[in-house]
Amino acid sequence: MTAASHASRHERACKVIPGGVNSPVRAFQSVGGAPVFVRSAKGPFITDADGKQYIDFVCSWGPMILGHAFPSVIEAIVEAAAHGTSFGACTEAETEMAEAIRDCVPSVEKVRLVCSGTEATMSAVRLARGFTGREKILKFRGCYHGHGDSFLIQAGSGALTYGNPSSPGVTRGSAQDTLLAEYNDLESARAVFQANADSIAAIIVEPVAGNMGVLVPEKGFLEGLRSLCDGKKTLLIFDEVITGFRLGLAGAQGYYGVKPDLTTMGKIIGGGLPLAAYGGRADIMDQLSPVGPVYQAGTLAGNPLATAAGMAMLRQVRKTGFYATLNQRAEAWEKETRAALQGASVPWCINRVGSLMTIFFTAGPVRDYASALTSDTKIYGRFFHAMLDQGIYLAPSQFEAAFLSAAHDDDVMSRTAEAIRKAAATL
Ligand code: KE4
Repeated sequence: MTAASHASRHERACKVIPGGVNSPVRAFQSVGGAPVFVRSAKGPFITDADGKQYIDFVCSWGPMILGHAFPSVIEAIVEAAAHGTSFGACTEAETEMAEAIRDCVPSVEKVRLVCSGTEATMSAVRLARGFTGREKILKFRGCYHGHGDSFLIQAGSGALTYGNPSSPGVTRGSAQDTLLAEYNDLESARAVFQANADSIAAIIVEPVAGNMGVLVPEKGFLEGLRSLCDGKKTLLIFDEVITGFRLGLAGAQGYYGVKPDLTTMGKIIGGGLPLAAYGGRADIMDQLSPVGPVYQAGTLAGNPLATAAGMAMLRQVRKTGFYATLNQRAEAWEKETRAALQGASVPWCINRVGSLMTIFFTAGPVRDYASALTSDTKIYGRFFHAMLDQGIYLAPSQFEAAFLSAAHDDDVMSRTAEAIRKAAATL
């Protein structure tokens, strides 16, 4: 009944929205079946349009680190909405948000608020090009930095899921300015860097890759990228749209102790509303209009509802012990998952950093784009549906992260472990 009603909802949506979705990964195409239409969410749960409840490990792809509909976040949005929804003018809330990000993120002296992670990464790259007067960027195969033209070259996430890592519509001009290296392969980055030393504006990297599934940076990789840029004009950009305020208040740069020149953030800082940011050294950021010549703008940038939601979110995650508790629960999550998968007759491996985790259906280790691609996406699809049937909502793609929230309590985690045990036995 449920699947049929989601299929009819999807059929109706496809008549007016390409693929019936406003973001490809939601379409379930790589795992099969009709996408679940969600009507509400609370804590660790989402409830679909038929009233079926699921334990949610997508968490809106990261923002819902407190769990869904966290009371003080909702109250902040309602309170802000009563005073108007958008002014297109300065607000003190934007300053408070910028100060909070500056106070938490080591590389950030100044920050610009935008509406999406894609906007943040596109703007950060334009700023790096404007600041250095150079045109090329170096990215890593399988990393995803949003759908900006410069990034859709061997990209991850939905681009990898749907096998179009390099998208039609991206001009040769854009593509030729994007150089590629292998994640966790410092020598490949060094070789590309040295061959193009005086034309690279920036290296952009997900410090923990979350869009090939979770890939952990090996010792020396991030440090090596930092030293490649040191003393040169090339800037190091950490795309912390996933890891920012996920791995801790200082994100991956705090977790690994490597300081980029620019950082992009999103997801968590908007509290579930459209807010993202890019920031870094003041001498770089002050190249932005209206101070400097590099242009970037946005009607809804720093929107009062989004900054209210974001500040309510940050007030919670800045509480002492928040990340320690979340990361302890995540450790238990991995341990219980490993135990529950013992019954599987197929190869699998797990990568986890903090409260980000991926089960890969390959023997592993999964340390780069090529090894991620050895995952059996058909087995993942079977696992996904075996879990969905038991009321557990995982990412509808092998090449995504699972996200834990502070609302995922012991009861929810033991139900999940039991569901994995049962699903593993069917693989
Ligand atoms: P958005 O434009 O989707 O807000 O952010 C783009 C982006 C930038 N950088 C990183 C590291 C990202 O992971 C993302 C977006 N993440 C995907 C999930 N892997 C968003 C989900 C989707 O595309 O629907």
